[in-house]
Amino acid sequence: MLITISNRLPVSVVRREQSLHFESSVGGLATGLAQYVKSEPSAWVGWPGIPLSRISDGERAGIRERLKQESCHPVFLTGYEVENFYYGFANRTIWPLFHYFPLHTTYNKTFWAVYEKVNAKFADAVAEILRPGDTVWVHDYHLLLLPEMIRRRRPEASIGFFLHIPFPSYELFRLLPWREEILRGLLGADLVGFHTESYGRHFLESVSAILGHETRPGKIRTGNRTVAVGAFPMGIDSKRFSSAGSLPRVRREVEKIEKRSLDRKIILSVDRLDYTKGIPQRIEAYDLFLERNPEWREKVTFILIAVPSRTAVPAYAQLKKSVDESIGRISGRFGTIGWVPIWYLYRALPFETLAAHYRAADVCLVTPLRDGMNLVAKEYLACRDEGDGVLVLSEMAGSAEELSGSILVNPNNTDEIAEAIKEALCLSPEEQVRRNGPMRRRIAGHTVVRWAGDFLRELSRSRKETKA
Ligand code: GDG
Repeated sequence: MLITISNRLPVSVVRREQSLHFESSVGGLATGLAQYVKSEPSAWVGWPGIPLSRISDGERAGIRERLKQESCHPVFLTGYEVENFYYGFANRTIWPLFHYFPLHTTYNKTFWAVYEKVNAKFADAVAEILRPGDTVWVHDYHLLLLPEMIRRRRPEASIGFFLHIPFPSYELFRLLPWREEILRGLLGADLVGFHTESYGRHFLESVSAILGHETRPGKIRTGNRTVAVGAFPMGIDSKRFSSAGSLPRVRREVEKIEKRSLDRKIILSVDRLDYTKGIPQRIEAYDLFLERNPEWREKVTFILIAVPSRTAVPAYAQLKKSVDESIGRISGRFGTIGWVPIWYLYRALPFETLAAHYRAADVCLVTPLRDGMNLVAKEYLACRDEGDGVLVLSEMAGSAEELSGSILVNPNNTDEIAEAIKEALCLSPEEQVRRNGPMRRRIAGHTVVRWAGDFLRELSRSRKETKA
């Protein structure tokens, strides 16, 4: 059996008025694993998204039963745990530090204590269902201690771990007061996977410098075990995006967008509203572009989709305010009666509407200051029927390694982004198709299903090697 463990289950429980509702999310991870779920039994362990204080004991049992039908095993968390584990250690310590924002990083002992406690809760939940011969796959920065906690409970288990965010360079990682515990936590796995080779190298360097373990490329020796380390760049469900154009709802939405933009060129960006995504710098670059290229005013519309995220964390609330203000400034400065320079959508859109925006956009601006991978860049390229469209992509996104045919920019260099916007708008359709061809083939060949398969095969291979 494959046991997947992530902070959130693919099914969320929400309370609307008096009753509980179960909402499924079709995230990349769930899609990637779907193939294995079909061919062998599987289970998923995670938080169902509702704090314990919002459900009664009876409801808790009901949720457990109902989720079991979908092979999901809930780990219930109190409001206090959500506050300190999720909003605290995961999103105010690990997330900023691993994205090279040491000044946003909070080092708080309570956050850490609760993070350890919640990881132990997850380990207990896994131990309850884990049987000999099962494979465990732990995901992401919320559960860095889990591999070793499971190993302690089940020394023979086959355990893989995948980190969806960057692993920072040693100089950043060493700032963490709990750096040794985190590394030991990860070394409980048989295979630790990252999006890129360089994140893997950073990890090896930290393990060697902090724990003094013997390392060689792709391998760490710890006690009597060997831990494998590898790069597994995550892909997307490319068919879902490339075939979106055949959905009548998507076609209707594209027409609507084109009609409203009066056939102006469309620049698009899509991200969670997160300070790692470089949104203020991107807006500033657009402002510079309009200032320096008056001939483009009224001829282009920038659609900025920002999905609300972690609004309870202060840095996110501040970011929201500054983004609102800078969009207001640009509209005041350049807007006319018939033209709004930026359309700002602060909400999540249904898949069909998102796909329609990808299809309608002439240029997609993906300029994170740091990003583990960035799937939006891949989704945009996959969505374009004719193979046209221009991707402007940050060098600091993991996906830049695979998408070298895009216009690559330093996300802190607003002059360079402003230039790139102009270059993108002027690129001939033939040149667009020529640049995108190899990237589109790569995206179609390296899907999320292949990613999951590659990781799980490597996990089973490294287990056999260790045992031999
Ligand atoms: C983390 C890492 C890594 C966005 N807006 C809407 C919407 N989305 C979907 C996109 C895409 C996903 O959300 C965002 O994925 P990203 O990869 O761009 O970024 P993170 O959320 O930060 O993800 C990242 C990823 O994990 C996977 O390992 O690539 O580096 O930070 O799939 O399509 N979906 C819908 N409406 C929206 O408005 N339906």
